[in-house]
Amino acid sequence: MTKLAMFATLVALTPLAGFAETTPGSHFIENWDLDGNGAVSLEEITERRGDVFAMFDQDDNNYLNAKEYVLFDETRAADMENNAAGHGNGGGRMQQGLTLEFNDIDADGEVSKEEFISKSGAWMAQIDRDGDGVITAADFGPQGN
Ligand SMILES: [Ca+2]
Ligand SMILES: [Ca+2]
Ligand SMILES: [Ca+2]
Repeated sequence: MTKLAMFATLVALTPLAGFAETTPGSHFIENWDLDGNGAVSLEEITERRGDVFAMFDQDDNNYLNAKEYVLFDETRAADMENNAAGHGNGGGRMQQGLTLEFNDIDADGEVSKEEFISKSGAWMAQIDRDGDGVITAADFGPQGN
């Protein structure tokens, strides 16, 4: 095998490897940093959670019920799979903050828009590992750096 052919094989086996090695959490920041300044603020989280809620509230009644949550859960799972590297180890924390269990404050089995929005701060606090009030690449990746 020539060097060039070997290189081509390697590239084929690791599609988009160059992109996957981006900063930990980059996929999260890409999705949630609305003004593109590299840091996700609470305002951005709150606004985006409103968008996400509306996207999955298929009957527009301002409640996400268990049935609507199935699609939401599936979409997040697929997103996790496609972007495992970009999530860094923040993926779990991020996923948890979007679940029905996390957001159903009054435990009636549905998540109202108010419940979902009012959990923005608690969710952010979980992801904001260094506690500086914004979510940046520093909040992802290996612990203790
Ligand atoms: Ca921002
Ligand atoms: Ca509820
Ligand atoms: Ca932070």
